[in-house]
Amino acid sequence: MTAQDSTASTAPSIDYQFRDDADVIAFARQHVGARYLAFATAEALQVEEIGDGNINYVYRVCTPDRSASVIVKQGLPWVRIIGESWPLSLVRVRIEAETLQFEADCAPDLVPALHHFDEARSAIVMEDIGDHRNLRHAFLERASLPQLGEQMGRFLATTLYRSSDLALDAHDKKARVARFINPDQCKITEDLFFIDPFCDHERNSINPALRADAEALWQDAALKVEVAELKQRFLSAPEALLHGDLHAGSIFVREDSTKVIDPEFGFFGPAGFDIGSWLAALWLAACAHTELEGEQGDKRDYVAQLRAQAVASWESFAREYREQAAHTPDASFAAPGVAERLLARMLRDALGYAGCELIRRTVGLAHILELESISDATTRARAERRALALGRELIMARESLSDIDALVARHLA
Ligand code: SR1
Ligand code: MG
Repeated sequence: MTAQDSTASTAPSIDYQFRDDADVIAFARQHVGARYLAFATAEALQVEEIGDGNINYVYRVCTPDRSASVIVKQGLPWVRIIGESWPLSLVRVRIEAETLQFEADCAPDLVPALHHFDEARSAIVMEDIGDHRNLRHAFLERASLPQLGEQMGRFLATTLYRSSDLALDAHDKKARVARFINPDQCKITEDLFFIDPFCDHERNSINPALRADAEALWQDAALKVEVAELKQRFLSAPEALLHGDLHAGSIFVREDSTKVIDPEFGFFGPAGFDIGSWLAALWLAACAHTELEGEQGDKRDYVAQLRAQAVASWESFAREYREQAAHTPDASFAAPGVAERLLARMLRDALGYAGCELIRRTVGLAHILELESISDATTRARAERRALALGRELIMARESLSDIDALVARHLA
């Protein structure tokens, strides 16, 4: 059973956990404030559990006519889909609330509004973005999303710049680094990104038709050295406040709008990690579309669209980052050439982390809907093999790549 498709829960209840629907409704009613008049006046509200993630419980509370609604999210001290055997600190819920607020200050149109964080109940009330759909489903339907790359580039540039040493006062930056120490969430990534996929770990979930490729990966000594270097930077480079889990499941879209959710993995780490996670989301979907059902021409067009989104994302990121960095108050960072040097470093890191994400979503614990939707194992293995090969090359060649899109295109042809 993979993390993405599992539903069984062995978790017992805990005293602050919502007892029943009425409890969730009362909590929402109490904390939406004056924003939703209908919540104060409606006699009966409705609630549905809508969470399909691996870790928390998510509810939609709405009026009977659905004219007003909010989302309530609650964390328990363990991973929802596993239970008590995988404990998880509740610090993540405060960090999610504070990261979401920071992101809203940077890019209010690109995240849901935070209405309330309740530490005692480890719960958050936020805006319902139900008029958007999850990006994984949009990808599967080959949706055209003309603004996605530009919007994600802007989200990345503004959050990563405004939490960096270029933007923050020295004392403020260090206080923030301390406030966003998030060890349990980071440990998940340290293990699932950098260890499990590169050995025969019991948590891995491997398509039997891909077994030989996974075994070759476990013998790849040169690759493991590069992955260790990326892990070391993940652990020891508090450059910016990261979202920390920027896969397609953390993004909701309409044709004209993008919303990033779920920053519970937030911490100060290397900026390239978020950029790389996002690029990998596009490239993973592209790998899946080489083998998903459909007309060859339609599939080729969509793969080309996804590649173009990756290019647009980086161009939007770099343009916005340069504009913001031009106003840094720090004399060292204001020197000519510094922003370009930092951008080059972020790109190299991003390629390495994208490579890790491509690999871990293929042979690790947590798989993705786009690849899992290819029902025939042999066919799926062909798409997964592309993800492994692209991931490996991105990691190995990240220091010297010049035409990244050409490399990606070669793997998807
Ligand atoms: C047990 S958690 C597995 C994965 O789900 C989260 O969304 C993160 O991506 C994590 O790696
Ligand atoms: Mg999540």
